[in-house]
Amino acid sequence: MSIRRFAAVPVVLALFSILGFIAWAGAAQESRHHRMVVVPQEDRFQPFAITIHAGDTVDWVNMDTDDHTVVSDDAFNTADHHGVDVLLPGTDANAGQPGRFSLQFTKPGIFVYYCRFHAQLDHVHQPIAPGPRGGIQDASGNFGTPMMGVITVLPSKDDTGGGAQR
Ligand SMILES: [Cu+2]
Repeated sequence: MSIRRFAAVPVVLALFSILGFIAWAGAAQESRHHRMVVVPQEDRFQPFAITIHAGDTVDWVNMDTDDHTVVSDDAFNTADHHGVDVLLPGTDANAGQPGRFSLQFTKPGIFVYYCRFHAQLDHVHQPIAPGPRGGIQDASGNFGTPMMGVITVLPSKDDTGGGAQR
């Protein structure tokens, strides 16, 4: 074995350990997913409904020029994060950058939310469109759709199901 080839052994070993670390870090990150909810250049959250697992994080990104909000509908919210009321700045108010907001969900349940600029709650706390001054207008001029979304948080994938077997 030449001296040059011998010297290469520790370099190769170091390279393998670095690659191993990258693979490990990638796997660790994969167990905690990020899911994105986008406000396109319209008054709505896309997708309307998503299903995640406890431990996952939802990232809201406002691609619209206008401001929007993420407000928890606590009459239906069983996934913690009660009282959320966050402004998602539009690109006009944020130097051209999308407004962002993230929440990690650790408790299984449901998280119903709405934008208080483009929806309001009725007497049974259901989001309704605020009429011609906001909400989503369809092709026939109907403002029947409130700006809202639903996140369903399932138990963690790491959770083996609990319940001692005897
Ligand atoms: Cu809005």
